[in-house]
Amino acid sequence: MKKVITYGTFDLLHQGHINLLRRAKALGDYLIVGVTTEEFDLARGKTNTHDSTETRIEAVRATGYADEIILEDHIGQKIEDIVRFGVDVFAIGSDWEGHFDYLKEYCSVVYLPRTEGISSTMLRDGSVMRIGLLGSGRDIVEFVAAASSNPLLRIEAAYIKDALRCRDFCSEHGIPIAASSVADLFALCDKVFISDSCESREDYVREAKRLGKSLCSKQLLV
Ligand code: C2G
Repeated sequence: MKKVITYGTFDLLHQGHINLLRRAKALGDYLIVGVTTEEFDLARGKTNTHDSTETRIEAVRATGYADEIILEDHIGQKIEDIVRFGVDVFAIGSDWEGHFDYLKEYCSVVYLPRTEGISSTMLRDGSVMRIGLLGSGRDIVEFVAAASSNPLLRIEAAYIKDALRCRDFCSEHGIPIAASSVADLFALCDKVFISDSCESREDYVREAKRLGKSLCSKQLLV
């Protein structure tokens, strides 16, 4: 079995991270993802991380690409992990080109293309808003069609109770993540669009409020 490992903060998980995880997974059979702890990020100078470690782990899990998620909390851990897990490939985005060549002594090192035009910084600035969809009513389809022409909105994920329908709906509409639970969906987005026809609409609205996620309406698009 070919084991691949990658690391990151994965703050406000977005399409760039998802592409990276998909490509890393495709390099082998088993993908280990090291998510940095808040303390480790602070120690390495990343002081503006928005999401908690738990939220970032949940977001990585929701992509479905990670076979195992570990925490990265100290310098020098990469070599320890590669040896401990018997890793064959270390993969990371091309913004790190050359930086991890020292790991070539332990496994192969692959720099994967970075996705242009999206970053956690842009999301933190509030210049792009991540939308999650709940339900599959006609109003959702209309919303997706209108939102896709607005560059400041990104439909990040959808959740429909029937997992198979959810996957079909996402692939039909080009939505990156079919969330496996309502909690996963909320972890992945800033705002939620809840279909009028959702059976559990009231519960979802209450849950969104509890988690401090705002709801968006069709008016957001005009
Ligand atoms: N990434 C990408 N495209 C983007 C943004 C990020 O391909 N538009 C990739 C990065 O290159 C990295 C991964 O997504 O491989 C995670 O990015 P970050 O969350 O920014 O994590 P980073 O600070 O790069 O930490 O020990 C931690 C690692 O060294 C990497």
